[in-house]
Amino acid sequence: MLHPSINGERLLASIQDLGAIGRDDRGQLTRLAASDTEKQGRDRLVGWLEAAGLDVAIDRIGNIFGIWQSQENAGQLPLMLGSHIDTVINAGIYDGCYGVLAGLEVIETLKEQGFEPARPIVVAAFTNEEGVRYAPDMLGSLVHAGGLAVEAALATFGTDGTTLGSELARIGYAGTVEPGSLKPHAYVELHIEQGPVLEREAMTIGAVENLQGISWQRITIDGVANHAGTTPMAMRCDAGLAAARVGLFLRDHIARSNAPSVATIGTMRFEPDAINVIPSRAIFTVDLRDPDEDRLQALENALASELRVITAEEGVTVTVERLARFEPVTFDPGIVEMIEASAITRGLKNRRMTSGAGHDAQMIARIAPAAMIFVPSRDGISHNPREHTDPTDLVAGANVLLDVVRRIAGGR
Ligand code: HGY
Ligand code: MN
Ligand code: MN
Repeated sequence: MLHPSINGERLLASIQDLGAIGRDDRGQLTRLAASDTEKQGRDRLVGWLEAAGLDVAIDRIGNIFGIWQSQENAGQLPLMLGSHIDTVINAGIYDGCYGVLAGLEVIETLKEQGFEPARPIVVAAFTNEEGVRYAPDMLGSLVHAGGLAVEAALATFGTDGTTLGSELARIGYAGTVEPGSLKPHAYVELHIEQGPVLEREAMTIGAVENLQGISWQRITIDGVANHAGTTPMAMRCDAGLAAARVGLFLRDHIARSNAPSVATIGTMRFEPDAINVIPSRAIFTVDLRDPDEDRLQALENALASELRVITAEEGVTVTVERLARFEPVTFDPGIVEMIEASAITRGLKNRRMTSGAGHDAQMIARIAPAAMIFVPSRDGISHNPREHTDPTDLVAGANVLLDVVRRIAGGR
């Protein structure tokens, strides 16, 4: 029996279309939360939502919702789809955008098929999922889920000294809807895997059962600036060298632990940042992740005790600021089974898996049954302009989303 399918061409075209928005003169794609380039992306998305005949609501943290509801089903809690359209720096075009645009595509397909869902269906684009400009990441969905007061989120300072609230107002997306007022019956997020598993196993669909815990810290190490040529090694209080020790410690500690933990120092800067001056200060971030909460805590504790050793041995001082801390999340088994059943019915090779990346689904899982569908990432690459997923896999993932939406929304 032929299964209803989404309009693959329309979906692929919209992904390319949105992917062209926010490129600089070198062709690099960057749409940081609440930036001018993200505003262009938001405006394009809102135009598409309106053209699809959806009601558009913007909440106070700038989350965008496209709402498809009828008189008959308006009293029911909505089925929510979605993801994010903000990006990292020099990003690919699929991370987040694929889930938002596939959610819209599913709604458009259902409308064209004359489907009448028993409950409203909403597609969301959450603010600041990436957390590159404002920490923590998944900020818009965290506020939506009640995990952070909207006032605190709006007052968050970015890496550029702006506040999220002032920037949302400046780009015209400081909405009025109270965050969380659109409480979902369930939430399903379609996303690229951003890792190597599905491709390595020649699978098309990942039914995501859980998502690993995340710990973000900003560490400032203060030493003593001195002359690079005249200062003997034993007399240095070198903040740069102390920072380098942190990276080596994390890699060696995880290697010895045999755990699936990961550690990343993604940003680092020195002061005074001069070739012939021993750094007086190093400011850097540490991103730690593990699917197991106890192991993640143990890794955080191991880092804290190593920082004490480095402080003593290098004659520096260390201050730590916590930027984000999210425990591992388990998704709804019932929805995971629906994802698996759809893949099997469609003859798509599939497996259950853990998400290595953070996603809005981990926040919405706090207030409603939630799960995720993954499709393969070529070479496991993401957060990189080489990010790519084959068109057939993109369409297959959206068709699985279509099946799951029809089952959860109910109707005829
Ligand atoms: O950090 C993450 O995992 C996500 O891309 N925000
Ligand atoms: Mn994402
Ligand atoms: Mn991302």
